[in-house]
Amino acid sequence: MHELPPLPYDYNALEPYMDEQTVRIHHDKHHATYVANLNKALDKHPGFFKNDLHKLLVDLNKVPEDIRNDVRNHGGGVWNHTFFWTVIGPASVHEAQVTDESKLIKIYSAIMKDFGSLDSFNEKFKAAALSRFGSGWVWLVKDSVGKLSIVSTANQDCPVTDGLTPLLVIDLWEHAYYLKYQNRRAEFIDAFFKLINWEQVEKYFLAEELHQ
Ligand code: MN3
Repeated sequence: MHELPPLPYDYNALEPYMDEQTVRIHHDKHHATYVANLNKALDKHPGFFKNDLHKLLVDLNKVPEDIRNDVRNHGGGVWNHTFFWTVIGPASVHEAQVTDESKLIKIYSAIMKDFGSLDSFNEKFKAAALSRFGSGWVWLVKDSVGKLSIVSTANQDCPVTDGLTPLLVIDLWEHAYYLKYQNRRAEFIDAFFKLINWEQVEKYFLAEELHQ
């Protein structure tokens, strides 16, 4: 059985940029529902419970056809949310990281190399997040040769299925921001930038393989 990982900080830790009520519903209801529905799908082929979720999504074409779409949607929903909570954190943590850039040399140099500057990365990431039509996610990913790029996925699709390594992600489903920001997606994206946990992003960048 897959289980809902606990939120790695308090429900109110992302205030004022992500409000407590949104975080609570997002984790305890939305994220939890993906876990429940993934388990329900795998109940039809219990042998697949032994595969970790990462492997299921990487080798999605090996998942039996009658549950493949459920694993893609609900398994993706679990993986993406679990990952999302790790790449953000309290604004104070973010603030301490960006005021001492010497600690994040490796991820910043990779961003400089592939995007020109941190500002240029931020602009491109924001533009991609604004233009994501409907529900989905915008990611910073690393490919097999270590090059960074920004990709956008619909619904709960996860870039690991395309052989990419996620480093950072923003959830652009309305449930991620509607209570506080309503239709003001741009404000939500600006707020997200104040919560990025760059140390964690750098860890993902340096890791040989990602597992969940
Ligand atoms: Mn969500």
